[in-house]
Amino acid sequence: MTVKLTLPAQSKMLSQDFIYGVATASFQIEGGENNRLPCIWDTFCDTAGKVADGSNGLIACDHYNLWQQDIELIESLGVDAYRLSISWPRVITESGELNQQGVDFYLDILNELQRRNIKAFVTLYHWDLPQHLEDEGGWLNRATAYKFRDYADLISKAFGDRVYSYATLNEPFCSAFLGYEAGIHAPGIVGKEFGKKAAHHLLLAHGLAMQVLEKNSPNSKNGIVLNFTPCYPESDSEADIKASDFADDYFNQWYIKPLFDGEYPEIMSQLPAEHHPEVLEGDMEIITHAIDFLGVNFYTRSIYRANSDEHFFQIDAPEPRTDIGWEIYPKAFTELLVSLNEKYSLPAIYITENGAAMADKLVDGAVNDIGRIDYYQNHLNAVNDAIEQGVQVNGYFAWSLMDNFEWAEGYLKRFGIVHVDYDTQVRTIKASGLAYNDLITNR
Ligand code: IFM
Repeated sequence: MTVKLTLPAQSKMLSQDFIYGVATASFQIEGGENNRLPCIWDTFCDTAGKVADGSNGLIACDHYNLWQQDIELIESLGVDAYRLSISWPRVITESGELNQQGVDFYLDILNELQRRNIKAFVTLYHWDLPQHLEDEGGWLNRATAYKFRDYADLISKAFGDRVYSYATLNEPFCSAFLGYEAGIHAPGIVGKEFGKKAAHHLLLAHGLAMQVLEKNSPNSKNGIVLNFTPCYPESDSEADIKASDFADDYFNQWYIKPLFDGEYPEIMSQLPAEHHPEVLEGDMEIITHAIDFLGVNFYTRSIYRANSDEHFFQIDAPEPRTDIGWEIYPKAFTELLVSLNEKYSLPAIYITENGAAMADKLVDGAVNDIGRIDYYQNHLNAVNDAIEQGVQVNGYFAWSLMDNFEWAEGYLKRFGIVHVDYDTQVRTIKASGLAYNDLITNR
């Protein structure tokens, strides 16, 4: 167990050019629901039994009102960058125009970040689809991809040169699979025939948005953020390896291969035709639009065994696990980065999320989250190992700046390096936040 975060003296991650940041997402922290349109997560939260503690995002961390003190907090952590997402339903009206009040909220934040010399990494879509678009079919409707392009166009013009980096989407796997196939995220649609269709429209939306970002914001680094949960076989048996490879294609490669190779994984031929996305001529050309960076989110791995009914069966995560039940297995992080680098012709990578949910206790005004520090130490080492093996990683963002609304888990799981008391909205930097600050400021 460590209480400080360290890296080898010659590590590239100790150079001043390596960007360290903290990340959040609009719905998870903002609140301020009176000033925006409803989104699919509002509806999901209002549906009984969907969110573990029955909570919602109406207040969350009240960042809508407390953003100034939150930016001071970010600066006090010594980070180079802040990754935030824009709430689409806050900045675009139902008729598709800019909502100036919502735009001004973000302009104030971006101006303040610029004044404090903190780079803004802006994600355009972190899951809060306007509800009126879901009512028209959401990501199952191809038209949503074009609505996203229009939103990206308007907002990137409004933001001017204030943004260091744009990510079109955060984790399209979660939007598509969890939202439209497993149904455990908003909008809660269940059915194997939906996931890949939603995924295709999300990737199309990404490509269309890249076109307008390139035009409106040629100087920012524009790309996408994907999450990866590397798949491992339970044994060396051919059958388990096959099962794990299938799962990898289904959950991971499905979202990256089209970006770089212009095609979906070959397992498509093994999926029933009614599960296939409708790929129109020219779609893959749009989707393969060059990106300046790939954002990689990593938390854990999964283990699979062969199964006679399905293509794979996921076994329970072994120990050690974080408070959300995810195995702590940093080696998979290095192996993931190295393998992506071998498989694809990648641009620079930013680790746009990495972190751990822990059952934190606030005792005498402090959170001694030693387990989280240990998680960060091992995962920073894992990134460093990948860099040493030739992977170009230019930055690392801790998930998350502060405890927040953890989707289907509500407020029960804490990922922050800053503790939030949801009754008083008091923020307390945890030991992990202090250790992160120490690592960054002593580079
Ligand atoms: O909280 C989420 C975040 O919104 C997206 N990536 C994973 C995090 C932890 O579950």
